[in-house]
Order: sequence, then C-alpha cells, then structure tokens
Amino acid sequence: MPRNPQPERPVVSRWFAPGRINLIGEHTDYNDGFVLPLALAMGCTTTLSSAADGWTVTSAQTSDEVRVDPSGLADRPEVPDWATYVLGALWLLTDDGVDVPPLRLEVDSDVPTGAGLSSSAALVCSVVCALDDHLGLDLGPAGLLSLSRRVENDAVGAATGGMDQLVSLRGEAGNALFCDMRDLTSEPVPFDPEASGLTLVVVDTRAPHRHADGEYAARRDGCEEAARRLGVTALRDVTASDLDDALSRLDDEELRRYVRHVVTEDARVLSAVEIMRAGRLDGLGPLLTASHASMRDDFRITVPEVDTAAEALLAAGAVGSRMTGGGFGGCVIGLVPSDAVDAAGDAVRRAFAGAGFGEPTVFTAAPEAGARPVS
Ligand code: GAF
Repeated sequence: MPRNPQPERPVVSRWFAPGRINLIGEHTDYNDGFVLPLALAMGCTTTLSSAADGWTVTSAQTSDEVRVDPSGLADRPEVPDWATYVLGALWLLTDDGVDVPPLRLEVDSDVPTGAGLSSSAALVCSVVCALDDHLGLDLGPAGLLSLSRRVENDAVGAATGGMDQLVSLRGEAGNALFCDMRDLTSEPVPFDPEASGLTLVVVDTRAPHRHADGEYAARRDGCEEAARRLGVTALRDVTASDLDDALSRLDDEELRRYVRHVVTEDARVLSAVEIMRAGRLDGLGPLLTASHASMRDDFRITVPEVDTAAEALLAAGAVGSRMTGGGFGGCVIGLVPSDAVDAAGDAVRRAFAGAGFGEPTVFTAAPEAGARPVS
C-alpha cells in the first residue's frame, strides 16, 4: 500500500470533442464581442492510456506515430504540425508544474481540415478533456477552456479568439451557444430550424485557404489598432449607436471597414439571439445574408468560391446564407426550406461547375452536444 494513495484513475480515457459551425458573429471573438456557434456531430476522439515510458501520439488520419523520449517533454522537440496540437497540451501542463506521466494518445477525427469547421479545436479539446480525466486534473469548465485556448495560442502559435474551443467544450444538442467573449459566459439558445420548415445546409467549398493565417493575423492586428486609436479596450466597446462617430474619428479607410464589420456583426448576433428566442427562425435569414455582405465588402475575407456558394443558395430559395469561420475559403451555410434542400445542393454544384471551381461537398447539420466521454 503506497503511503499517499492516489485516487483510482481510469486505465483508458476516451473523449470526443466536436467541430463547429458558427451561425453568426465572425471575427468578433477576439474583439471581446458576441458569437453564436453550434457544435457539430463530426469531431475528434482521443484515446489516452498509460505507457511504460515516453509519450507516443498517433493519428488515424496520417500513418504517423510521433514519439517523445522520456527526457524530452520539456524541450518541445520538433514534431509534425498536427502533433503540436496534441503535445502542446503536455508541454503547457509541464510548464505549469504538472508531472505528466508516460502516455499514449491516439487521435481519430472526421472533421475535414481546412474547411473552417474547427478540426483543430475538436482535436485540442478532446486531448485536453482526456488528459483532465486521466490525470485527475479537475480543471473545471474555465480551466478546460483556458488550457485548450493556450494550446492553440501559445503552443501552436495561432492567435485565434477562443470561440471554437468554447463551443467544442460547451455545445448543447438542439441549441446554438450565445457566447460573450469578454467574460466567456455562454448560454444555450434553442435552434430547431426543422420546426420552422427550414434546414441548415452546409457547403464545403473545398477552396484552398489562401494566405489564411497571415490575413487572419492582419485583421486581428487591424482591429486592435482601431481600438487603440478610438481609446477603447476592444471594438466590443463601440456600440451600433456610436458607430458613425467612431468612423468619423478614423482616417484610415481599411480600419474604418474593419470597425464597421465588427460593430455591425456584434449587433447582428444580438438580433439573431432575440429572433431565435422568439422562435422566428426565418427572420434569421436577412441577418445571415447581411453578415456575408459585411465579410465580403468590409472585412474582405471571402473568396470567389464562397461568394458563389452563398449566392447560389439564395437563388435556390435559402432565406439567408453566409460564410462561416475564419474565411479565405472553407464553408458556407444556408437556411433552406426543407423541401428545397436537394435542389439547393444541385444549384450550388451547377454554379461551381459553371465557374470552373472544383466540386463542393454539401451536407446538412444540426446542433449536437459538446465534449463528452466515450465508452
Ligand atoms: C477562426 C478562429 F479560430 C476563431 O477564434 C474566430 O476568430 C473565427 O475564425 C472567426 O470568427 O475559426
């Protein structure tokens, strides 16, 4: 009998965490603003077990097996990009003074990468939840979110805004998640388009991300610069009624466009929540379409493939459509009358063929639960 018996830990911890769609509220998270994402059925499962020595990471999607020697965790050895999302959590825990025992981590995801559906948050959150469970860290909701965000921001080095991890951890079936990214509180908002005769259609344009990382960072830097010039903590602090005054105080046209997008997008999220709470889902359509126009014309983060998909969905009868996610490629969503879903998919495929784009993938989605253990 050891002198300080440790509580029994599971031999194997297996956790699933989902990818996400953002209904509305794009590039508002790092401006301390509002977002309204939902968790998807697709996601990543991490199976974590004790090992004899060192740390081994495998992925069902690559045939890679990455091994870190028993002495190597603190040195952050060079590993393939995908493995950084896994080992990053171990590096940060080590930095935090946790004595991470030898482990084997197997990850298996069905979230397409580069589609703007947050394959990275699904991966990171499933790893962090499995570690929390296996090591008995007891991080709690705030700690899980904080570690998952630090993996992406500090270990991987992507200055993203936290929405993806928040919804991957806290999503609820049947609900979108209204999140205030300043205080990181979240509230489920019922989202059942079928009850209004509508279906949430997703078009994965499969457009290659063009300079996505650099452009994302440039938008974030621009927003922070605009907030500094306006003397506010973040653009969240500029309300819709302050917008004209704020714009008149900026002489840089690019920054003015960024401010206009963020301030109007925050207002659209608040309107969307009101509309959903009132059960008038078709009223969401114009907000989605206005959000797309704002991303295209002011924030300038769309590409021809996503504009084509958004327009084709509208022409096929969608009540609204918009790009979802960070931009420069990825997915477009549309709220489509349920009896027109097949026709809408055909219309998008025809529009893509006509424009000489590659074939998109079209599917439907509904809100699912966030991270959970898998037996
Ligand atoms: C990406 C980022 F990871 C999120 O934090 C968010 O900024 C989003 O782009 C844009 O809304 O998914």
